[in-house]
Amino acid sequence: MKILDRFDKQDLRRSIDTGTEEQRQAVVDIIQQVREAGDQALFRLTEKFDGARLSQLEVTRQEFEQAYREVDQQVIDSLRAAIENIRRFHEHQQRSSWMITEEDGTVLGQLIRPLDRVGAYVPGGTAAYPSSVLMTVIPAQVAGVEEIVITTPPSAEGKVSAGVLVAAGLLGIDKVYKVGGAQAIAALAYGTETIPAVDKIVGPGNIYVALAKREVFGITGIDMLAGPSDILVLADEEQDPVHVAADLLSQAEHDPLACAVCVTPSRRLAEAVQKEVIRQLDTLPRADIARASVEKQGAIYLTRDLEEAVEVVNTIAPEHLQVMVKEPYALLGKIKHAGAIFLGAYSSEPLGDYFAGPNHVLPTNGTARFSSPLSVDDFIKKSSLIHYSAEGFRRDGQHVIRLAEYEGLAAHVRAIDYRLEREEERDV
Ligand code: HSO
Ligand code: ZN
Repeated sequence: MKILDRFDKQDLRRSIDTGTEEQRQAVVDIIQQVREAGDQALFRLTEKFDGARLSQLEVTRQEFEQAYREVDQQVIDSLRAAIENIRRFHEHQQRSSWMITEEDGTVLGQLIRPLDRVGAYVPGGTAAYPSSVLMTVIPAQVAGVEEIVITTPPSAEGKVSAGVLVAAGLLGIDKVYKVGGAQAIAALAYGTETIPAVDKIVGPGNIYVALAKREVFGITGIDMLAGPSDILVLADEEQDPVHVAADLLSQAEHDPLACAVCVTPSRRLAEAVQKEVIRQLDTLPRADIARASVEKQGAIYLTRDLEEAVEVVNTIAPEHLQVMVKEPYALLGKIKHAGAIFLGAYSSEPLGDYFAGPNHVLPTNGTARFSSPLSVDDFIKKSSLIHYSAEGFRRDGQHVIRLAEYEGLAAHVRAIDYRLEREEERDV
């Protein structure tokens, strides 16, 4: 992990991986196949990409029961406790409909309604995380979404992760489909004989999933185009380099493309963290992934002071930001862009991944500049409410006529004018 004491702040921004033209073409082709052949295409593509010959796409009751037998009871207890925290946190995000009544009796307002049907994508392989089931499903449930389905790629044996099934089961989700990749996104967007078309697709995935989400956006809603995970640890001299290094590696182990960065005004800490990262790397089971991440994307930026460190934070707009300084609240006011902010020496990032309550589906790749963590807001929509009184209509009618005339829209003018005339008749 390199230490950089000279860097151009503008160069810190990560470029977003939008895939190659071949990848995009492959995704378009897959979507076309699913639209044309439905389930049959899903069976074919699942055999091709996952190596699984399935006889049925939907996970059965027996498979759920088997999953409960496979997962340790203590893990189930911890999942239950996490569910509780995540639900409680997201309940604070609930919004209410509102109405205001003007003096003349006109009523204006906003109606909040949940989406009807949502699909959560859960990655497979070593990234089959039960925690991601909780993070995508719970906010939808809190929003009041009635129908939630999950798609997740099967192993070559045609099985899906037991932990994922248990997490789904604990949340009362029984519709889990064994399909992944771009074909899963296509199925959720357009529907097949077995898989229902949903109103919004949420959840992280690889580049093919991201490209497919981009492709179907507009047919259905999507949450965001998530890229590899990233973390920025802002630390002062007092921090324990063992902890800083461990936190950096916690994100590096996700993906060789993950990005772990430390920013500090202390050369002593920078050098200690650099040494510690190397020492800890050797003992990690996923050392290959973490090493690739740290060597390619990782860096320790040495800044003049904490002020400049915050500038680096705002330029990078990290997915996860740890503020490990003596007085984190003193810096908070200056922090503008970060997906999730962890304050102080104890707020290690994995607490947020699993348990604290806030969502771990976060804007990656600097998109925290303009977007937010997955939340209840992603699962509701708003309708505007307009109820004019006669008095309000008389007051506003002329304004509308004038503006509609200016836009050359005669039918608009008439819709108002005919009513105003009727009102005048009534007056005489
Ligand atoms: N840090 C990942 C989420 C995760 N970590 C799941 C462990 N499991 C992206 O925020
Ligand atoms: Zn993580």
